[in-house]
Amino acid sequence: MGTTVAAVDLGATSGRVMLGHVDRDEVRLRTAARFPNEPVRTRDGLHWNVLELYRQLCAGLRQAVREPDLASVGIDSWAVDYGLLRGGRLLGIPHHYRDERTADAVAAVHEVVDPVELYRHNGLQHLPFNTVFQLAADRRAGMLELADRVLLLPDLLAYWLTGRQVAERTNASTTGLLDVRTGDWSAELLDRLELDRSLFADLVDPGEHIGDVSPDISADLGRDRPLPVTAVGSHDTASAVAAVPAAEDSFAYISCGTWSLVGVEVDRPVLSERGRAANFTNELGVDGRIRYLRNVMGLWLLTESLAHWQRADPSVELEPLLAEAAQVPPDRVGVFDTDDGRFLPPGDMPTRIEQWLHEHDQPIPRTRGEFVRCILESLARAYAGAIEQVEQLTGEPVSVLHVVGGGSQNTLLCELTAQRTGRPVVAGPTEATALGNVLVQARAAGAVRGSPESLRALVRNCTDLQHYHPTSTGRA
Ligand code: LFR
Repeated sequence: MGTTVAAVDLGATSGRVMLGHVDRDEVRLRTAARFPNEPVRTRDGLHWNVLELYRQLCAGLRQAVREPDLASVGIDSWAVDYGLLRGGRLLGIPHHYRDERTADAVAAVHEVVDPVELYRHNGLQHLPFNTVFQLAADRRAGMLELADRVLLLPDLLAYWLTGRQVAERTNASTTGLLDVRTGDWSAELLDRLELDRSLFADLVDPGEHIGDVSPDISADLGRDRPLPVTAVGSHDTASAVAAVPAAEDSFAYISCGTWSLVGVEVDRPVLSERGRAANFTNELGVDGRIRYLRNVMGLWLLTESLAHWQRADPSVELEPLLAEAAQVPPDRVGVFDTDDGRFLPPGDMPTRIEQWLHEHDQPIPRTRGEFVRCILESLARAYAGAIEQVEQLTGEPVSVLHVVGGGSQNTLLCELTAQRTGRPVVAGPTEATALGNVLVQARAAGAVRGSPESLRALVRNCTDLQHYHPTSTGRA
C-alpha cells in the first residue's frame, strides 16, 4: 500500500522527475526521467529554455502516470527567476539569474529603497539577481509595462499544467518583495517600487492543492482520472532543508549543489545589522520555518572549471582529478574568496581564479588536480567562515553539520569541511530536494503525518549516511 507521488525537481544543470513511494516509516525514490537543463544565450542575454523544460517535464509525467496509485505532482526549482505574462501568455524568454542585465538595476532599486531599509522589510541577503532587481532591469528594457503577471518558474510550470496562477510562498520569499515578518507581499515595498500588486498571484503554502492537471493535458499524458498538482517547497533549497536528516537541535546544514547554502533553521527572522553586513538571508521554509543562511558560490566553481577544461580536451574527467586533488599537500594551494562577484557569470573559471590568487599574492595551482584542490579547500574555508558567523549572529552553537545534495557524494569536500569547520559532518541524502518535495506531497495526501522533525526522522531511517570526523583523516 502507501502512496506514490511525482516530484519534478529542476536544477540549474539538470532536471528529473522522481517517483516517491511513501509507506508509514519508509520512503523510496525512483527516477522516472532525467534530462539536461541547458541555458541558451541569445542577443538579449542568457535564458532558461523553459519550453524544453516543460516538454521534458511532461515526458517524465507520461512515465510517472503509469503508476496506478499516483496521488499527485509537485514542482520545485532554483529560486528568483520568473516569466512575465500578459493575458496568460508568456512574454519573452525567462532570463537566467547568471545573466548580467541587473548591473544598473541594482543601483536604481537602491535609490528608491536603500539596502538597509530593503533588508528591514524583506530580510534577504543582497544578491544582484534577486527578483526585485531583475524586475527593475525588465522595466528599463520596456518589458515590465507589457506584463500583467509575474510567475516564478515552478509557478509558471504549474500554471501551464493546471491553468491556475499562484505564488508558492517559499519561493516568493526570494523575490525580495515579501515582508519577512508576515510572509505576505509587502504593500510598502510594492508601492515604493511602483509594482502593482496585481502583477503577483495570491500566495499558497507547501501542501496546498494548486489544481488538477487540465483534462486535455491529462489525456495527452495518458491519465484518465484527475491528477492533482500540490504546492511543495517550490524553492529547491526549501525542499532540501525539509529533508535534512537531523536528529539534533543544534545542527547546521550545507545544501550542496550548484550553490552551497550554509546555515541554520530558526523560528523567527534574524534582522540584525551585523547579519545584513555579513550577507545572511532569511528565506521562508516549509511549515513556517526560516532558513537563516548564506549563499556560498558552491560546486559551480568546479563544474564550470571542468567544462572549461573539457572544451579544450573532451577526455578530461572529474573523478581522476578528485583523486589527484586528494594527494595535494594542503599548503601547496592558495585559498580564494569563493563569493567574489567575478565567479558568478559562466566562463573561464580557472583563469578568473588564477587572477584572484595573483592579485592576493597566493600560490597559483600548477595542475588541474591542484586547481580542484584549491577550489574545494576554498569552499571548505568559506563554509567554516559561514558557520562561525551563524553562531555569532544567532548566539547558538552548532554541534554538527549536515551536508545534503550532490556535494554530499564528494568525499574530499566532506573531509575538508569536517577539518576546516572542526565539526562532525553527516553526509546525505544526495536527493534531499526530491525527498523534501515528495514528503510534503505525501503528507498532504495523508500518507504520513506530522511535524518537520518527524519528516526528518523518516529521511534518517531511509538514508545511508556517511560520517566524517574533524580528525579522522590525514589527507586534509
Ligand atoms: C539553489 C538556489 C539558491 C538560490 C539560487 C538561485 O539551487 O535555489 O537557493 O539562491 O539557487 O536561484
